[in-house]
Amino acid sequence: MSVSFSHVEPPSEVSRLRARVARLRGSLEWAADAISPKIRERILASVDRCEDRLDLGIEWTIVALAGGTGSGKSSLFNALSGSQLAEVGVSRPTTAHASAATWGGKAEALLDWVGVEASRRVEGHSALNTGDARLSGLVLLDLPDHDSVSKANRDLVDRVVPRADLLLWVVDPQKYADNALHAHYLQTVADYGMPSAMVLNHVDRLARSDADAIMFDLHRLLEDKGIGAVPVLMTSARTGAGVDSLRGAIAVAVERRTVAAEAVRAELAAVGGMLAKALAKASDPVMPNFASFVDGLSRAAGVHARAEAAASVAGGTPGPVPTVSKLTAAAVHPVRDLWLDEATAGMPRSWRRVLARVIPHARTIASVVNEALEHSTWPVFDAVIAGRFSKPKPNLAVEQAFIEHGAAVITGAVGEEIVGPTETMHQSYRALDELSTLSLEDD
Ligand SMILES: Nc1nc2c(ncn2[C@@H]2O[C@H](COP(=O)(O)OP(=O)(O)O)[C@@H](O)[C@H]2O)c(=O)[nH]1
Ligand SMILES: [Mg+2]
Repeated sequence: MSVSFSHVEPPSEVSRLRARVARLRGSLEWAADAISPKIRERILASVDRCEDRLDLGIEWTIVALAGGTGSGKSSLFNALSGSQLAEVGVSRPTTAHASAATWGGKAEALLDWVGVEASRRVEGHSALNTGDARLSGLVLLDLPDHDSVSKANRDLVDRVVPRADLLLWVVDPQKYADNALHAHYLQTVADYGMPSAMVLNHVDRLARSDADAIMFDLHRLLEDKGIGAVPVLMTSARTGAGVDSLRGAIAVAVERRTVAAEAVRAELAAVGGMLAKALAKASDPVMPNFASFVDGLSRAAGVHARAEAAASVAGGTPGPVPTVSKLTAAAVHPVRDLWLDEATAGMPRSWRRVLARVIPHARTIASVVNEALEHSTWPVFDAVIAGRFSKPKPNLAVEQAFIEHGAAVITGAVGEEIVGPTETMHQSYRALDELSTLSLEDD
């Protein structure tokens, strides 16, 4: 019988992304102390957001209209949704809210998560709109003004924008050159690689040549930020010019059903870039030689001395065989330090501190090893004591058996607590490192 794997479904995009988010979270938990709190918080916020977004269903596509006061966000929202939900020409700094129109359902959980009040939700439709079916799955948001005088409004924008899958940045021809106004948007898109488009609105107020000049400038602005691929559309919410094209562009994105996943991917890639800096990778972590670690402790604990004495007795020279193990914290320190150095070679210093906190202290190692050595049953010990060996020279087999026994006892006593955390740390580091270098395409 031939075996075929062709029936095995490739893992879905969502489960791949989920697995990646889970790896990121798991690694971060472990590496928490090795990464600066600021970066850690930023990454954790992204992890939370990506997890939530994947849970809420990526078949929905959240498209947000954002931009400065008077650019025409609310007018475009109404034109696209065929509603009058958004208040046009109203700037009410203290009572602003986000509005939402949904196509093909109510997306309630999603809108709760985005933070749109129940009274600010409407189902998108318009008798005039052809092609509404193509918008099924769209969640369109009208946001407060990005440059609002009210901090509450700006905070709302800052909270909602990262939750959108596709950002439509609406630009007013009179304010488009205000770099400060766009800096935040450009930075967000550049930093997060967020799917996005620019919408130059109010084109009815522009002569054709002026519109062309502004388009040229906007493209240059995007180029300068390294996001030249972001498309720029022209609309007039007043005359309706370009609104169908905008709707068509949105429909293409919604129909692909991948924009939400792309946004999550982009965010994970952005987080990866941040991690890459935080990891400051110089070389791959390697597991130090545990046998050398054990040997160091064994010598310091007097196992070798005991083995030699036993070999001598077994070889026919009567004498005492030490029975008490005297490993001290002071003797453990250099052995432990060497382990820490080797385990974290090439990694930022912070990782050594983390590992130093996780593996047992020198004091603990000393007492655990002493205890274990004393309570172990040494090989051929009775025979040695009874002098039943009578070779004229030290019995190397006995010496070897003692050393091996000591190594096994020490390994049993502390091996797991030394090797385990070191391995976990390396895995975390590797996972983070892998996530930091993954491009948007692989997984
Ligand atoms: N001439 C013209 N006026 C527009 C256009 N879009 C919006 N407006 C007007 O500009 C003002 C602000 O529009 P609004 O949609 O509230 O902008 P928002 O602050 O970005 O939400 C209102 O008086 C609109 O009627 C447009 O394309 N052309
Ligand atoms: Mg508005």
